[in-house]
Amino acid sequence: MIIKSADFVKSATRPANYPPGDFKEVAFAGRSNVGKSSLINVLVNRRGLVRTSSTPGRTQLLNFFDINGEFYLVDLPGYGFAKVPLAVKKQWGPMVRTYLEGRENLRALLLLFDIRRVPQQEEIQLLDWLEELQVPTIPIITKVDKITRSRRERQILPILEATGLPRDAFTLFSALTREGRDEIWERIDAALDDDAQPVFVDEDD
Ligand SMILES: Nc1nc2c(ncn2[C@@H]2O[C@H](COP(=O)(O)OP(=O)(O)O)[C@@H](O)[C@H]2O)c(=O)[nH]1
Ligand SMILES: [Mg+2]
Repeated sequence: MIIKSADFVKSATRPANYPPGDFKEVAFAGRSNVGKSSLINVLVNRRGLVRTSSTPGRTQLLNFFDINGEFYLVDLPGYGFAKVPLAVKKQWGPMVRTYLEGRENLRALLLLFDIRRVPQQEEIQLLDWLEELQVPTIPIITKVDKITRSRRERQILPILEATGLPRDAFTLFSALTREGRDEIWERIDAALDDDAQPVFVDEDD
């Protein structure tokens, strides 16, 4: 993927405020601090397009970025940060669910897992929704530079176990070394290129 332009378009909390679904898009989801913003910045070669931080935003927003005037990348609100007020935490599920259900130009969701953490209920919830709504899922394991190569495969076993996904579903990524960047672009490209709509068979018909 050659990045000619990468521009912030807008933030939104609800469908009325999303940009028009005129481009295809892929979205990114994961726990606060998992490395979502860092991944997007590495993908588009822009250090500061998406703000990275160890402190979470208090407002939960979907952030839309226009890439090459051809497609959108969407940074979904993070979850799981202890210091976020309960009222804000409660918005996450409905906000993300509403987006996944209604966004017809969505082609895939990249779901990020920190190599050092065991997936929690939000990740499992997301995987359930993605399956139910038939959104293609691209699972990514982030921050792999934090673990020596020889320990990696053992380290990710709890992630495989909790998600029930096979090892080869996952791409390993490091924002520090950029390992995995090309493979992730290939997977995004494939998702954006795939014009075949899933065929739903209604068993009641
Ligand atoms: N070592 C290492 N640190 C990372 C990596 N990705 C993100 N970080 C750091 O983890 C923290 C959270 O990253 P950020 O991208 O803001 O996470 P987000 O909350 O998911 O958007 C920041 O301090 C990043 O510098 C990575 O691949 N390797
Ligand atoms: Mg972020």
